[in-house]
Amino acid sequence: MALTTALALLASAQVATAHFGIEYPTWRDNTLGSASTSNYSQWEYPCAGVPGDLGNVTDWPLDGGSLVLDLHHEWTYIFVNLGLGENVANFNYSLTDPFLNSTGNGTLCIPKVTLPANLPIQDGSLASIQVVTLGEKGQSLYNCADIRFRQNATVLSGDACKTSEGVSAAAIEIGGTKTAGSTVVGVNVGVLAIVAALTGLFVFGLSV
Ligand SMILES: *[C@@H]1O[C@H](CO)[C@@H](O)[C@H](O)[C@H]1NC(C)=O
Ligand SMILES: *[C@@H]1O[C@H](CO)[C@@H](O)[C@H](O)[C@H]1NC(C)=O
Ligand SMILES: *[C@@H]1O[C@H](CO)[C@@H](O)[C@H](O)[C@H]1NC(C)=O
Ligand SMILES: *[C@@H]1O[C@H](CO)[C@@H](O)[C@H](O)[C@H]1NC(C)=O
Ligand SMILES: *[C@@H]1O[C@H](CO)[C@@H](O)[C@H](O)[C@H]1NC(C)=O
Ligand SMILES: *[C@@H]1O[C@H](CO)[C@@H](O)[C@H](O)[C@H]1NC(C)=O
Ligand SMILES: [Cu+2]
Repeated sequence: MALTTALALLASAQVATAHFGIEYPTWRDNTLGSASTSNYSQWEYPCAGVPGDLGNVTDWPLDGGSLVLDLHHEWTYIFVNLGLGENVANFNYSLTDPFLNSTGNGTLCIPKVTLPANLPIQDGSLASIQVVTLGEKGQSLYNCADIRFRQNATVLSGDACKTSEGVSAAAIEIGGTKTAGSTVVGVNVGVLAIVAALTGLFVFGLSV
């Protein structure tokens, strides 16, 4: 069989079987196909059709918290958006600028997702995070997790924030005709704060 046919078969098998999960903060509900809640579709915007009032709300630091994803595709683009308020459906703050290109099948932990400056939140503010993964042709999958901003909440550390071997994420900066990727989360830098890594990337970006 021709290589291109094999690749096409592999790609369609992936689309049919994989999808992704949010491990932390706790997602609104399990939207993966085998679950009893299999009427949800990750293709559906927003939040795979899962309502925002199911009750699991995770405390998250006021200056941004950890995000742990369970990825099943060979690679995917990742966007993370935030909506402020209770049971929101409007995710109009981007938490990934630049967005990420993640490679590998397994767990990806982003130790600390940074928040936009001057976000109108305080201790106790409710919000929701929507993670969007995007394939090469723009096909998108959605999942959401509900959070409460808390002064006393902390980011994950140690074993709670582990990226699987073979999984990594690169920040994608698109400027003019040039697309540059740089690994920011990987096996060797799994505990590195993404904020620090992205700062490094910006420095790199300015110097070229
Ligand atoms: C929500 O929390 C309950 C109680 O802790 C737990 O049993 C349930 O599995 C959680 N839901 C999800 C989707 O993790
Ligand atoms: C899924 O939808 C079908 C048809 O609407 C319904 O009969 C079934 O009970 C639903 N399953 C769940 C787990 O909600
Ligand atoms: C990802 O890994 C799981 C378990 O290790 C495996 O079942 C699945 O086929 C893999 N998917 C891809 C796209 O490699
Ligand atoms: C986001 O939407 C909310 C209302 O849903 C609005 O109050 C807020 O100003 C919007 N923020 C941005 C940055 O668009
Ligand atoms: C994203 O990663 C995949 C696999 O590693 C690669 O084929 C693709 O070109 C990357 N995209 C960009 C914009 O760098
Ligand atoms: C943080 O504060 C809230 C509200 O005061 C409390 O309910 C919660 O248990 C505290 N969490 C931790 C980790 O101390
Ligand atoms: Cu999939």
